[in-house]
Amino acid sequence: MAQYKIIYFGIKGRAEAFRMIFSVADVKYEDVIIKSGDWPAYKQSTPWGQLPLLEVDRKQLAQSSTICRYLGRQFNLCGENPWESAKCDEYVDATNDLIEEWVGFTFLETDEAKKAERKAKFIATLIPNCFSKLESIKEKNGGDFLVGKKLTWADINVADKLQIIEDDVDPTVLEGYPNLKKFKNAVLSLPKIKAYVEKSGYSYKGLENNLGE
Ligand SMILES: N[C@@H](CCC(=O)N[C@@H](CS)C(=O)NCC(=O)O)C(=O)O
Repeated sequence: MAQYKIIYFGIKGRAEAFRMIFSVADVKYEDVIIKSGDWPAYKQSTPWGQLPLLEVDRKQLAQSSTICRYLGRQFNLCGENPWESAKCDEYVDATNDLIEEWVGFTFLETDEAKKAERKAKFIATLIPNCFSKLESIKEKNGGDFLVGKKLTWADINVADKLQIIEDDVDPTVLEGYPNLKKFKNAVLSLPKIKAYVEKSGYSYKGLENNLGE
């Protein structure tokens, strides 16, 4: 069995979906936390100057969606065929656009007026655009999952993003999207994921303390 390490800051952030995927697959990994004071020096040793990284037998893989997809392939969570696998990619990429804007106004935007303006636009326009599409995708697919009839890495990745938005932006954000809400709750209630989340203790907050120090 390969030796896996997740290297990230001490938050949920971009690594949380990997940790959930490892839990579902029942595969052990080392959770390496980089402290903010150590980050400037550590950054020099990373391939793209960013975290998270996955180490597999000492080889490094970067980019959170790439890592999630790799773990999906490794642990047979990529759907039943190339088409289902590509649909997983599509739904993850589509929701990446949303989450990058959340990262932008939450952690990177320093002008308070622009922050508020971007957050308002996020709630009024970007969320309804994305969630209404996901709602109908979920409704058409039926069952508990976004793609096919089996859990995929995309379910875990997207459910985690929905939870981030619910926790950090608006706890009622899924109210108008019953299929999506049911989907998110079903994925995050899977016994292995639930058990992981209950013991992990990581928060979404605190990333700003890890940036650029
Ligand atoms: N596209 C990259 C983005 C990674 C990223 O923005 N990482 C942030 C933390 S979530 C980071 O390393 N920030 C510290 C820095 O840029 O110095 C991914 O998805 O992995």
